[in-house]
Amino acid sequence: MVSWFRRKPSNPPGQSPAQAPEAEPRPDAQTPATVGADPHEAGLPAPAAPGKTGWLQRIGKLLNTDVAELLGRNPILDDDLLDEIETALITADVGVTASSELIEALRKRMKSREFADARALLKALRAELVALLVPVARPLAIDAGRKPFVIITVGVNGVGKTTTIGKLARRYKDEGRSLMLAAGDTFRAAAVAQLQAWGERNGVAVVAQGQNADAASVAFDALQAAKSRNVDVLIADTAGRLHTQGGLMDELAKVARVLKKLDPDAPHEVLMVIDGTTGQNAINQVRKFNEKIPVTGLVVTKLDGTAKGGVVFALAREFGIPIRYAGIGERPEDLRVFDAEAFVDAMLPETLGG
Ligand SMILES: Nc1nc2c(ncn2[C@@H]2O[C@H](COP(=O)(O)OP(=O)(O)OP(=O)(O)O)[C@@H](O)[C@H]2O)c(=O)[nH]1
Ligand SMILES: [Mg+2]
Repeated sequence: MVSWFRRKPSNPPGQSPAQAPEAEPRPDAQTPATVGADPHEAGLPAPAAPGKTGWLQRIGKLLNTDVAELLGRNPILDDDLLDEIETALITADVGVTASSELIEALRKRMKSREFADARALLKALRAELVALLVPVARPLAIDAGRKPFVIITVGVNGVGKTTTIGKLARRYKDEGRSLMLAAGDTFRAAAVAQLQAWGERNGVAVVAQGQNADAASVAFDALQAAKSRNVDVLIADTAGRLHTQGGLMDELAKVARVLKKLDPDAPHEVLMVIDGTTGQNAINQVRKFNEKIPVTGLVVTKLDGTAKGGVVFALAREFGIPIRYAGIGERPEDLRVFDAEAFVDAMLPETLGG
């Protein structure tokens, strides 16, 4: 069990963001627009403090199991050991299908006497987990020939879309790119203010029309402005929406259609943000969003302090959509390019790493 950076889950146990009652967007909210809000009022975390920034220090253990203890209970290679591992995988939200496929492959190899001992079997498991992620660990390459390179973030409520945009703004700025943000979440005044606060913090212009504006019109305006200013990257925020809300889901397709009037290839990246603590519901979310607006990349957030990040394996197996980044905290620097080996090593007990 890791003791660092444990935080309460953002949802009550057993309740995914998509099920949370307060997660419902409020298209009819009447709160007046707040412009230039204080970053703290807009719910932003305190400025970055120096500290643990590596994967290993921030990610909760996937196999929330003491391996020494597991090996103590099952020192020999037998079905009990495989049962224990399978339970650990399912508990970590790897998913029943992915877990049993992994276990059955190991069982075959065990029966053909490929492993000298239980530790060798666990090392083989590590290699299998890495192999599942390697095909999806494809970083987002910003094509400099497409100006601006248009990224749109989508996902259900509260998964970390706006925060991820703030982190990306910081990253791309550090890489020397010029960028602009579009406040396409027009349901809540606070959402516009939140993005503006991130923009101010990173010295990045934010195009906004305020609350209740048409999201597609904001995106259109922003792309026009980004083109005329010759900006490298435009990132558009969108309101969180449940994958079951038909009308709201259609709006995403409209945003994409409108962008194509100015650039037939836009958006160049549809980045779907997934809360890493969501569990298997994430599979359904991706399926439904992908039907409305083809998802080209995933960001899995909130991997800090959760022992449930196994959904990454289920997503990789089910869709093969590239996982671009991992969110491992609330600070601007808490975003990592997704790396299969680093992820598996961070999530497995040290005794298995390498
Ligand atoms: N621990 C942790 N918290 C995160 C991470 N990413 C985002 N959050 C927090 O999750 C909460 C929701 O983040 P937002 O960025 O507002 O999420 P959103 O998807 O834009 O939400 P809506 O616009 O309401 O749909 C905030 O409290 C963030 O600080 C992460 O990687 N780790
Ligand atoms: Mg948001």
